[in-house]
This record gives sequence, structure tokens and C-alpha cells, in this order.
Amino acid sequence: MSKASLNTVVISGSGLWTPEHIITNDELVASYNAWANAHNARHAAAIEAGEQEPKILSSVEFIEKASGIKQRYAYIKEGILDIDRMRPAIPERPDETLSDQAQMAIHAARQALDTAGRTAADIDAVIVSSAYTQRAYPAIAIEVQDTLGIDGFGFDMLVACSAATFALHRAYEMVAAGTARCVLTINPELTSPQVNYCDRDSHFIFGDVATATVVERADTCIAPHSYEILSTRAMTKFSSHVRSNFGYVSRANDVDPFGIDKLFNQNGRRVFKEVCPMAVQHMRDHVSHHGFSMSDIKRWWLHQANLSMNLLISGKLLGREATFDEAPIVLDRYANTASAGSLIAFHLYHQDLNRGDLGMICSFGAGYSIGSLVVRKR
Ligand code: CO8
Repeated sequence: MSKASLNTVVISGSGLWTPEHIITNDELVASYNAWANAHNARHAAAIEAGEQEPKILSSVEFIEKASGIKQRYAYIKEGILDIDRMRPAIPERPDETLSDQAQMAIHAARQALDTAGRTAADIDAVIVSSAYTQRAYPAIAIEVQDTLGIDGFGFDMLVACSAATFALHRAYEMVAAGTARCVLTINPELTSPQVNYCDRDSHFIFGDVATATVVERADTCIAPHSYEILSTRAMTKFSSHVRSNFGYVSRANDVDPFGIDKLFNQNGRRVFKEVCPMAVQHMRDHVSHHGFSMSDIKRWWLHQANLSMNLLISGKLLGREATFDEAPIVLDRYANTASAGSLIAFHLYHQDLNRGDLGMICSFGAGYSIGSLVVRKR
């Protein structure tokens, strides 16, 4: 979009809802190992006969070293560590009750509205964007819109780990073009129902959280901390190396809609190798497009999937190791929260920047997909 005839657009508020339940690596590994031992005992004869591979045990040391993750939050902890269940026990809610994701979304949305100094009356559109939505329709966004008393319209969108930045792109375009004055984007990342807690390679990766962002015209902004969006950029490149086949067609396929391939699964090594260079190139090009150098960027609010991934990417961008101040890390506490990671980092670490400071918000993940925004503190 040419900026000539467009409104100047800012991020004026952000919100973060953190579930009250924590699962530490110790707890998770103890549960997985107890499950694996019980599985191996149950299948001892087949394992002994060489007809089946035994389940190998998980380790806290591996998880922390390979990922940097020390704990994760769970929307509902009950059931996840139960070796006879290995998934959260989330009761189905009646249609008259707020859905789980709408409830998560509303906490974060209210905080984002407060920090922007905005009320429901100021919002023209609500976008709920995340790696999954718990139902197809009515849209979670419309439920949130109704609960908060917002006029206008709402819709849901899915772009896996880039859902939050891609939603900010849509919000930016609407506000820039004048089709909305103020847009609320929300990312209720309820990942735990899709984690295969019986898979040693991925049982530790994800956590639940919700983030929200208010995007509005610069000339209406009254927030004490706001960031002009200088530009947005997106790219996608098809890959099956991060995949979930969960979907409504399973019923017609006559297959188990909750089978192993329907849950999150990945070739983590391949993803690491393929996504890191793409993300570096993407951000380098985006920053350079403005005539800025990488050292002009005061803060990199990066996707939070893996600590080594973030250190590698920020190191390649800066030509040296980035400090916490330059590229804050939240995944030790939050784990990978799908699309919310970069916005958790933004929410927790943005108020200390000075007027004129430049920042980059960038997410990368399944699809593959990469979304970024270059922003400047006002
Ligand atoms: N405990 C002990 N050892 C283990 C474990 C474990 N839990 N798991 C694996 N190992 C072993 C392996 O067997 C292997 O052993 P060996 O060398 O003998 O073969 C060794 O440890 C090394 O294994 P890996 O090569 O797999 O380990 P890595 O160092 O590559 O680390 C990671 C694995 C952490 C998965 C890493 O590759 C990674 O983080 N990659 C990036 C992944 C990524 O960013 N993916 C994007 C996912 S997010 C996304 O886009 C999806 C959005 C949807 C969200 C939905 C949520 C449900």
C-alpha cells in the first residue's frame, strides 16, 4: 500500500492474559515417563518379541537445553498429567455460556482497551486470530464483540504461529484505508488440547495464553505509550514439516478426528533449519526497505518457539549475540504460545523505549509463515 493517501496507524494498547496454572518441566517429564513406563509394561511381550519399539523416557535436561523452556501455563491443568488421560479435562460448555476461547480473549481484550484508553464504543472491528479456534461458527470474534458491546463486525482467522502478526496486518490496512477507526485484535492461544502429551519430541513445547492489541489512527490516540506502524510484511511458503490434520472432514474420511496425525506434529530439526534463514532474510529486507540498518532497531520482539532459534536469528541480524534488552525472551516462562509469543514480549517489554526508538515485531512458524511490523515509539 502506498502511504501517500493513508491514515497514520498506531498500536495504542496491548493486553496479556496468563492462565493461573503452571506445569513445570519436572511435573511434565514425571508424568510422561510414568505413562511411557506403563505403556512399555503393557506391551512388554510385543517389545520383547521385537514387534514394537519401547517408548523412550523424556528428560528435563534435554527440554531445557534443546528449547530453553522451563515451564508453561495451562488453561486447565487437570487431566494433562494424568497418565490415564494425557490431555486437559475441559468440560463442554452450554451454548448459552461464553466459550473457553472467548473467555480467554476477553481478559486480554479488556486490558488492551484500558491501556489504549479506549472503550467498546471506539472499536469498529474485532479480529480473533490464533492457531486454532474451538469451533467453526459463530466466530469467536463475534462472541467477543457481543460480550464487550462493540458495534461493527468481527471475524476469526488462522495462520498458525503467524496469526497474531497477520491479524495486525489486517488491522493496519483497515485503519490506514479508513474502513475502521480502531481495531481490536485478540489471540486466545488455547494450544493444550492439540498437544500430544504422549509424544516425547513435542510434549513440552506449548503453553496457553491470550494476547490482545488495539490498533487505531494516530490522530485519535491518547495512550501514554504508542507505536506508529511504519510498515507490515508477510510471506508464506508451503511446508508439511509442521502440521495438524485436525478438521471437520475427518468424519467423512471415516478416521479418528483425534488420531495422532490430527494433533500437533513436526520435524523440529527441519523447521529449525528452514525457518531460521527465511526469518533472518525477511526481517533484514523489511528493515532495509526503510533505509535503516539492523543496529537502528532498538528492540526485536520475536516469535518465541525455541531459545537457540531466537539467539541464532538475532545473532545473524546483529552480527553478535543480542542482549535480553534487545531481543527479550519469554519462552522460558510461557513456552511456545503459538502466535502470541512476540506479542507477550511486546506487552511486557515496550514501555521503557524512548520517543523515536525503532522496533520489530516478527513471528514465524507453520505454513511456513512469517509476519512482521516495523514500528516507531511516538
Ligand atoms: N527428552 C529427551 N531426549 C529427547 C526428547 C525428550 N523429550 N525429545 C527428543 N529427544 C532426543 C532425540 O531422540 C534425539 O536423540 P538422538 O540424537 O539420539 O537421535 C535428541 O534428543 C535430539 O533430538 P532433536 O534433534 O529432535 O532435538 P533438537 O535439538 O532439534 O530440538 C526441538 C528439538 C526443540 C523441537 C527443536 O528442533 C525446535 O524447537 N525446532 C523448531 C521448532 C519450531 O519452531 N516449530 C514451529 C512450531 S510452532 C508452529 O508454527 C505451530 C503452530 C501451531 C501451534 C499449535 C499448538 C498445539
